[in-house]
Amino acid sequence: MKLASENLSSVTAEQVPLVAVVMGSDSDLGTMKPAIEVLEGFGITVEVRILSAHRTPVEMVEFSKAAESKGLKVIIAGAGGAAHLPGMIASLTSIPVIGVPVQSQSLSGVDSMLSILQMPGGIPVATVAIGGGLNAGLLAAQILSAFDLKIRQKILIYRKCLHDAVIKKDSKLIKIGAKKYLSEMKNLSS
Ligand code: RP5
Repeated sequence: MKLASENLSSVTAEQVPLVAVVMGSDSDLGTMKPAIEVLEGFGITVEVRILSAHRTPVEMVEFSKAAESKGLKVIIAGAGGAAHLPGMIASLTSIPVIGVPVQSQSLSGVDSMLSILQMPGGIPVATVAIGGGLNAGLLAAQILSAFDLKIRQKILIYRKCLHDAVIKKDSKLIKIGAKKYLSEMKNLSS
């Protein structure tokens, strides 16, 4: 869903990255893109990195250890398969980590989800749905909004847009009926 940019233009963009969106491979970028876009839509500067827990472990450790002193407040980490990246990063920093299970080819992302979700007690990773980049971005913004009224204001606008879109669809459905609504939906997708 697009943000109503005219409603958001009054809010100054924060230049220092407050959120990092990291992923295990460039093949995860499509899944993470909605997180980057929604955060940037809220005017939040995002640091985006490819950091693999098994291919570039040293760089992952360096990034995680430096994250807090750089000013990062939330880290979103996406990975697929034996997805240890979010848990490893969470073990190296006290910044909240949101894990995004990337849909894998062999097990449709259930492997990624369980790897990220089933963190043993002590080192939490907040886990969104398989492929849930958008919700990860929104959750990161909501965490920041606890301390930033401008971001909170944008989240409320975003939610109002969601609400109004459904009200509009419901009115149309009542007006034209399910059969015509469905055929119009099919025409739009073809
Ligand atoms: C993980 O392995 C990545 O997070 C990615 O989801 C998966 C496959 O990586 P590629 O083989 O596409 O680089 O590390």
